[in-house]
Amino acid sequence: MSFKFLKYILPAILFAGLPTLSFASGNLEPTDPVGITFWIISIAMVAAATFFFLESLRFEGKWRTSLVVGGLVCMVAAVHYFYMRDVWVSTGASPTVFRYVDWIITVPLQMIEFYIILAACTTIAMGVFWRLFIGSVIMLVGGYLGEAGFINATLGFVIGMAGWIYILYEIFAGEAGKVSASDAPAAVQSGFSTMRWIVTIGWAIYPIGYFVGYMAGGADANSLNMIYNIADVLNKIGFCLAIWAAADSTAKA
Ligand SMILES: *C/C=C(C)/C=C/C=C(C)/C=C/C1=C(C)CCCC1(C)C
Repeated sequence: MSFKFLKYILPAILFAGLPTLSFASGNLEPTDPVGITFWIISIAMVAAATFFFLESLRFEGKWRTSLVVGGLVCMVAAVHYFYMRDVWVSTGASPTVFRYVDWIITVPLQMIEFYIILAACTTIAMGVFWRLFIGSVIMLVGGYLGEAGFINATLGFVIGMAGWIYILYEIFAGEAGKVSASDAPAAVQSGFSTMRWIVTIGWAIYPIGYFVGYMAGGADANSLNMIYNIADVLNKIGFCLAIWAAADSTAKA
């Protein structure tokens, strides 16, 4: 008898188990739209993680890696969303430090996806991997030091912006952008292009939130969290779906 089916069943059970991490101490009120988005997104992240992990089994080599990494992004986000929603319903606040803990893991993982999908279909220098990785770490560390008050808020913003602009340079005009344009198959080019527009437009929401919150007089917790939550759906699930679509139309499944 073959136990091959176990490789599909076990991850499904594992991820269906994630919601048990939730230990809500407050109640979700029907009049709390931000709380409702925290709830919906926490579950959507579990569904997305399960989907990417299971789909990864259809592919081989670097395409499989790209989907596993996508699954990790959504899984890490799911765990944080479960936690953030509980803090939100019991205190009406969501300290930004939780978001940074999430970002320091998920953002570098997303950055290296640019490298992985190119490596899946063509030759690309390892330097691209390191530059994207380091750019994202500089962006987040600068922002964190500024938000936490360890350095001046404007200085933190400038360091964070420098990291982000460097990433944009790499994926539009640097080596990653050039390799995609010249060597990648059409489906990968189109996935790459969707991903970089997400990194440009979707990601702009976070520095705007920082600017409004720390340099322009502050924003109320409700609007800021609502905006961050909606942004995360596009920037995490949408981003990984672009990878999945590229894999689906390029790789032998
Ligand atoms: C899933 C979470 C994502 C994609 C989070 C992305 C976060 C950023 C792009 C944050 C960027 C920042 C700047 C560009 C400057 C100011 C400080 C930050 C960290 C808010």
